[in-house]
Amino acid sequence: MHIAPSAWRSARGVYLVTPDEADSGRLLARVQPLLAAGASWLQYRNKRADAPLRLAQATALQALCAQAGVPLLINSDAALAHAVGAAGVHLGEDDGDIAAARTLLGPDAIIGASCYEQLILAQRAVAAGASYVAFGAFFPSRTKLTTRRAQPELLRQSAALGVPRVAIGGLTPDNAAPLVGAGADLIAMVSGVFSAADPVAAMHAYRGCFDPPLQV
Ligand code: TZP
Repeated sequence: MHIAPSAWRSARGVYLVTPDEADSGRLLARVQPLLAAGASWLQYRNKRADAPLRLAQATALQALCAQAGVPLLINSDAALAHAVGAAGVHLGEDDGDIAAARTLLGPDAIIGASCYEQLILAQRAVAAGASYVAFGAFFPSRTKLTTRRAQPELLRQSAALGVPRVAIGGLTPDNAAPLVGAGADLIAMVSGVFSAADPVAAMHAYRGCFDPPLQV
């Protein structure tokens, strides 16, 4: 799905990241109402699936996202993003080269880079052609064991980079609001929504972190 750069450059809101879900039907059933509830972007992340399952799940999510008008990004795998026609890819430090992903996916693809707790990584990522930078973990995460702890100051310091800034890691509606205040354009989470008793209500609570309010 092609997303105009003018749209993703000004992106704000909830960047939902999928949990490791082996049951594809259940994955789609869990994601669908959350797209309708106002996820700005969806990232397909499944660290336990093998390649055929990841292809099947990414293909199905791409169809769902295209219908909902929500950009789909693929975690760690530019070739999979290319294969399913996703809007882009999210690359961690061991996931390969930003420039190579840009060549594969084209000038308008959304290419995100994990920058952990370091401004210098964000500066390098943008210089290499990243579309957005992600910092984290800001708080201990139930989903991923993290040792590097990002500070809110990083969000202020990275404003001058001129790309959307994503905050991730242990976010709750309460602790995410100050990160939005510090400059996070997108707040990303797995368990805060997917493990919530009422995931749609959780989505609304995260959306409430933004002021002025997000457009529907
Ligand atoms: N990168 C840093 S923390 C994290 C990732 C992928 C996991 C986020 O999940 P949760 O459940 O929102 O902490």
